[in-house]
Amino acid sequence: MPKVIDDFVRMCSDGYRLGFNEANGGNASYRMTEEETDICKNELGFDRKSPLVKMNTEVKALAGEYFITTGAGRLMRNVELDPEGSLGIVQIDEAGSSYRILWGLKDAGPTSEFETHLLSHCVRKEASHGQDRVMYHLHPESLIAMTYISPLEDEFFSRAIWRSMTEAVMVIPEGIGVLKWLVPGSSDLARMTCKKLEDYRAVVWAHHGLFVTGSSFDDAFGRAHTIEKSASIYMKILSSGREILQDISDDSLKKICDKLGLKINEELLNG
Ligand code: 2HA
Ligand code: ZN
Repeated sequence: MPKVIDDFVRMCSDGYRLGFNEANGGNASYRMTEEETDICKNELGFDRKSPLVKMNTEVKALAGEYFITTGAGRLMRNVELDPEGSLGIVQIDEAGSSYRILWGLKDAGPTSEFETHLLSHCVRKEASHGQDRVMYHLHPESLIAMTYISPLEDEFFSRAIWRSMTEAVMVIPEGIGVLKWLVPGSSDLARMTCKKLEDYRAVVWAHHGLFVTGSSFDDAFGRAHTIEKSASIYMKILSSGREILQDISDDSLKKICDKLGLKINEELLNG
């Protein structure tokens, strides 16, 4: 398999093994580079006769682009056993209103959250000046647990995650967006996720999961992994029932960012 497919498969397998993607939970997509598209075209062969599928969404900013996507109803656990049956490469047409499956996705369409993924790619492509290519949705347990006992506010989640583990602010210095519960796969979920992605690279879906983006599989997966680890430490602290004697101060968070040349989102910090 071409390296980009192997890297995509590895993210799916890691997500399953870390408990982020049970059963058919979660989905992922990747906006391919021209070089990767050429390699896949040569090595896998693209079926250009497959029919154009009209979408409910228009994504002009992605016209002509190629994506790797997980399939609807496919299990992350099975991706490594059968990449061609679980994943696919699709191309968006020149109008940005239809797609065509060029490889894989045997007897399946793209993920049920495909609309959310494509609209998110539009937002992040612009916001990151073309850098962000990965969208990954997962069901991480500690973060989901947090959404039952925490105010569903960007400020609360960002600060709780930043303060529970030193590494966290390094992967999301801009903070985390938080959404109330919305119907999975709905246009409302897509629209509101995109609004948050204008400012954030990680969006919490209350009682459901997390949606992250990044420039590479390592970047996006690492962001999700770090947020969930910090959330699990936060929940362990709360579950201990003990008084918190000390934690990472706002001043310390700023110092971490200063040292790395990162800009912390000061609007989320209490003075
Ligand atoms: O089943 O996780 O949000 C895939 C999902 C939908
Ligand atoms: Zn989900």
